[in-house]
Amino acid sequence: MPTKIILDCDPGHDDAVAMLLAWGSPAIELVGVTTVVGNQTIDKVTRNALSVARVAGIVGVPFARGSARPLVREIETAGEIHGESGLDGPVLPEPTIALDPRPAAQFIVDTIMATEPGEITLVPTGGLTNIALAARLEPRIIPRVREVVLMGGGVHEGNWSAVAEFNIVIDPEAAAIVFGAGWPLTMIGLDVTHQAIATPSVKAAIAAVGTKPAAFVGELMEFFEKAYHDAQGFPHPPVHDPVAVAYVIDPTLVRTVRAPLAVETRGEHTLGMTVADLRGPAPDSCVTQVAFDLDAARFWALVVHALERIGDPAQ
Ligand code: PIR
Ligand code: CA
Repeated sequence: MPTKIILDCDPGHDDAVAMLLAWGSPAIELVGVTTVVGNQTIDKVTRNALSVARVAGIVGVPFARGSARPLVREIETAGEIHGESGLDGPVLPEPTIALDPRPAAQFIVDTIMATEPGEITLVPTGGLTNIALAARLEPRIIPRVREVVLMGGGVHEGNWSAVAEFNIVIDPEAAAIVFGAGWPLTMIGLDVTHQAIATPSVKAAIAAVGTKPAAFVGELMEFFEKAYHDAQGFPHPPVHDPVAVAYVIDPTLVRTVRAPLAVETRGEHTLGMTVADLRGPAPDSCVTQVAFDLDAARFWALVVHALERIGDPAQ
């Protein structure tokens, strides 16, 4: 039985790859895609999500637009990494599918309440605003969610400050709510995703798929590589978000450690830091875990396989 997920994202080059992996994997049933302000404004990332849906031939999956701003803070976007559109590089086709009329948080609540307890896994790959809003809107979702598998945070690395990762620091109050909600939570942070590098051989394997969606990913990676190089000095870009989806497909791709996780919401130098207490065996009550050590070869094989399954959808 494939795992049912809601992908909550801010596309975003790596979010787009996460969408393709989720849609193309036989181990995943994509029951909804929700968008959230992050890499760009909500209008831009929502349009991007719908464009990617067209490229990938995603049909029969509701798309719902989410929060236009973080819970408390001002909007902070990542234009220097993802460009003016949030998905610069390829030509983005006009969307052909209509948005679900509900706000993302309502869609998330409705979907979880309409399915069996333990059926839905939430996969956030942007700021955690929508997920926090959903938990506040209907707390009964919390014990019904199978697991939250999020891309964000990190134990030993930051990318938006010395210690903070973008998805957490843009809405630290939302992240604190989500990390502390009490549902099982796996943090796929920078410790892992900085190992998901789109090397030349990865790009060659994707190009060899030979389809339009694969070429689209190639064009995304080309822009992402240059932006990541100029902004952060990486020779080749880390492709963060599909690692969270890949974990749902195959948790053995990473090493996980159970540990209490907290989000810093008040630090002068540490705002948005994810603090993992790794001092010893976690207490039985601990429902959070953090991932380390990615098997990058098997991860990229999943991405290539998903692209092969997607093929060349009718436009
Ligand atoms: C990536 C992101 C934001 C900023 C930078 N520098 C790089 C986005 C990605 O979409 C991913 O979800 C997460 N935020 C990585 O920090
Ligand atoms: Ca993202």
